Formats: sequence, structure tokens, C-alpha cells
Amino acid sequence: MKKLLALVATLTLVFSLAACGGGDDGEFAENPEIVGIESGAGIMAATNTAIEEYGLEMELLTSSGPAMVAALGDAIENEEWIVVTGWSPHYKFAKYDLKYLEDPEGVYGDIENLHTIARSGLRSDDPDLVTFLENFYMSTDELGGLMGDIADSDDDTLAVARAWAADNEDVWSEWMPEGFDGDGATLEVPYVNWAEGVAMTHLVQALLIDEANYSVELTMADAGPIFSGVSDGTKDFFLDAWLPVTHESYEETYGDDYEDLGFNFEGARIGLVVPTYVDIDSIAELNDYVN
Ligand code: PBE
Repeated sequence: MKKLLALVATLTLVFSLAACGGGDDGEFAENPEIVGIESGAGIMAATNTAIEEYGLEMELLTSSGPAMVAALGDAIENEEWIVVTGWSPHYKFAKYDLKYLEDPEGVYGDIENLHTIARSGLRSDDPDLVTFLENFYMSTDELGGLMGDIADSDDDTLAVARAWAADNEDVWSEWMPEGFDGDGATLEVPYVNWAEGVAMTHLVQALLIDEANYSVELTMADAGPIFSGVSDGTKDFFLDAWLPVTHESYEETYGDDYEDLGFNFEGARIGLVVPTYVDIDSIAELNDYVN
């Protein structure tokens, strides 16, 4: 079902891009769009700001992470110019030759970190779980490897995460508190369909089920409902909070009502991304190439 929805989203996107006229000779098609993702993403708000700040004559298309990658793959196959809302860590950089456009106005902020946030009562209810979550940390190579495995496999994501865990016990064994045992408790864990969060969340799900005797209910949702769910205590934790920049507005709204357990990944970044053959370096140059 998920695949079907992704396919429908992709086809919709491909048709709407095709409707733009498809330019391929060193510039954008007529009325080009910036291929975006889900509307609740911080990068969408930042891109609307970029459109204003740079006076871009481009519309921002709402889409999804997977559909954005599909559109990118399609354009690259035909060597067409395309610009997408992009971020790292993300497996698209391993799959394609891509670059960030420079952002002289600093709209997309600086390097930031991914944080784990937990509902306020989790620490007192289950201190070992909070210790595990505080220890949970992935390097660029580790997360890149896991994301790549998921992107390259047709298997169920949990199965791929389990296989990665089996090959990387040295990475996660240090995260486990002594005698860690959830005693069959059920955890409610939300995630957004963003590659890094999908990867981290399924790995944590695999470990909590297989190594610590929890039951873990994953739900895919938009960022807004997730922040609100962790703050009102209906969700237990979220691994993919981008701070201090991308999710700043969520932090402002909800930050007093959840506990920030610190970062689990360092050196994240958002921006506008193009294939390397797109012959410009800066967001400020985009308008020069729009018909
Ligand atoms: N992202 C990936 C998210 C955070 C994780 C950059 C697409 C966002 O823009 O909100």
C-alpha cells in the first residue's frame, strides 16, 4: 500500500513536471518548479522564505521525500535541469552526483544536529529506555550505510534494519543499559517519511523488540502532529528533530512540553540541491536561467 501511494505521488509529480515543457538544453523548462516535500517540513517554510528573499520566479511544489527522489532520478536520466529541496544526511548524495546551491542570504541556516525528543514523563516511567535513547548516536558512515541498505532493498524496512543490526553489533551494544528489559511494554513511536528518520526509527524499533523485549508501534505522520503528540504524551519519543534551525518553530511551540534528550547525529544540513551538471553555483543565479 505504501508503495502504491508513493507510486501515485510519483506519477502525479512526473506528469506535472512533464506539463512544464521539459527543457534540457542548459536551462530550466518554462515555469519551473522547485520540487519540494511534505508541507509540514521545515525546509518547505525555509524555501518559501528563499523564494521571497531571492525573488525567485519559481513555484514550490508540495510532494514527499520519496517522490522528490524519484523526480530527481527521472531528471538525471534525461539530463534535465531540476532543483529540489534537499538535505543531508540522505542517501540521494550517494546515489547521484548532486550539489547544494550556495545560499548567500543564509536562508537555510547553518549546520545543525538531529535530536531525540521524548515525552515529559518517559524518564521517570522508564529510566533505562531514556538511557538507551540518550546513548543512541550514529555517525555519518553508519547512518549512510543503513539508509543506503534500505534504499537499495525491496525487503521490508524492519528486516533491513535487523540485518544491519546483525552486522553492526559493536555500534549498538554500547547503547544498551545493563539488564535492559522493557517487560513487554508497548511504545508509541512516530516518524516522518524522511530517509534518515525512517532508517533510525526502524533500527531503534528492531533493537527494542529483539534485544529489550518491547513492543513498538510505529506510525508515519507529518512533523506537526508528531511534535504535538510527543508534547501531549500520546507518543513516546521522536528521533528526527532538526535543531536549532529547521524545526525551530516546532520547538518554540512545543519545546516546554517535551524533554530534549540531545543529539543523535551531527552535521545535518538543508538547502536547494541540483545535479552537478546544472551549471550554476548559487540560489541567486536561479532567475538567470528561468524562461
Ligand atoms: N527534512 C528532513 C526535514 C527534517 C528532516 C530536512 C526534510 C524538514 O525539513 O523538516
